[in-house]
Amino acid sequence: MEGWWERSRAVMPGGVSSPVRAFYGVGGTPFRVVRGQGADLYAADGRAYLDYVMSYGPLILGHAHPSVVAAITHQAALGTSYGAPTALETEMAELLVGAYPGMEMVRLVNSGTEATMSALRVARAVTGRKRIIKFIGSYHGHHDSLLVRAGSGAATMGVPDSAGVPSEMTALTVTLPYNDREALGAVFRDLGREVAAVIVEPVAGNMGTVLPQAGFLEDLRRLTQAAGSLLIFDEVMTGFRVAWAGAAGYYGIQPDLVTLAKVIGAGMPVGAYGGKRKYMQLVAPLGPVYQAGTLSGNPLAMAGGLAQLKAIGGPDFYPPLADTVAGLAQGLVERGRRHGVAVAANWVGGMMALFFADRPPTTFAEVEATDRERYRKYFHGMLAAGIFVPPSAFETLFVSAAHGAEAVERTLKAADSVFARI
Ligand code: KE4
Repeated sequence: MEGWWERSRAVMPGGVSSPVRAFYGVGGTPFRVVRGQGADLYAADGRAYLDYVMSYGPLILGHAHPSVVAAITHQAALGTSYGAPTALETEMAELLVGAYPGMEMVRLVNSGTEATMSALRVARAVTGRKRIIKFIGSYHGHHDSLLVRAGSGAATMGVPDSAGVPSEMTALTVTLPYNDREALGAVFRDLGREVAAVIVEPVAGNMGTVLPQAGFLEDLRRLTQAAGSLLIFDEVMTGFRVAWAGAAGYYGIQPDLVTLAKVIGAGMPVGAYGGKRKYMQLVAPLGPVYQAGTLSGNPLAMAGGLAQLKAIGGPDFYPPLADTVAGLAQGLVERGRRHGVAVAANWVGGMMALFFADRPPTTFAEVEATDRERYRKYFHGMLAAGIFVPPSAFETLFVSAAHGAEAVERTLKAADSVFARI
């Protein structure tokens, strides 16, 4: 496909289907992918890249896992969508209900954005309240009421608030600094009775990876409970990424509603929102909260997602993955420091982030203060070495079961020479 980048930009905004893929955060021209296999991506120019973007989270078993490919191929021959119930959706729903703490009922949708948008609607219906709380630097998808001081692409683009979103749509959204227990307590003292829900990434993954500090999630649970507000865990990224039971299981905090996507779809368009039956029974057609989707519970997507979740199998999948990530994170920091480069990392389960800073950030402001120019040089140095790390300091690095010891060794070696140069 000659001149594909010019052709793409001629007919698609920025030449991409999602902003972060355009490399605006690091500069340069993206490579065009023709195939993925295991931990590797293959570009049209013949180059292969060791991939740590992994489609921003879904591919926890690696690209083109045989059982995922077989399941999707098999289902495709039976049809791609029916607009009628299938056993596949029921099986997926039962698996999610069985795995996720406190989930009694779930609705399948097509993306994380749809999941968070719908979960908020349920929370506002349940409480009869309008206000919602989110955290600065957290990203919950691109629907109006949550596209406020968001992370991920919005932060990379330096446009935390999006054009085209009327102020009326965001006037009901209160934003607080992540991990700021003081600010949280103060807002609940002032506005608690008006708050329909707090939506939080229990591990922030859209400002790079930032871990919840001691007491933060516990305060969220206690304060929402006391105020009659709902606690929504947005586990689109962390669900089946940090543990089989998600961050809820990992940190032992049970939300009222949870949103999932990415891993549960194995790279196919799948999202889900769920929680206690008393909340989810408000969802149409059972109750008054309308939400629908032509392709929700799509058989192809269900087949792929179920194949991946069954191949993961359960909790025992995670400790080895977490060990790989810990080794990579600590190895990168050690090599940076060896060359006098201030690097720090946060990691949990199968996700991590590297920051050019003296110590691991615990807030979005601290992430914003990291050395992004150095990150840019690191990105391009690694890319030149055939290693694709996230093209933004506000993204998380994803490791899969396909990333073996030799992949980590190769990564650390490449990073060593990159750190020596930058
Ligand atoms: P999607 O609508 O992109 O499926 O999900 C939105 C979303 C919701 N909640 C969390 C915690 C998320 O991380 C996301 C999407 N994550 C980004 C990665 N930072 C998607 C990458 C992209 O926008 O291309």
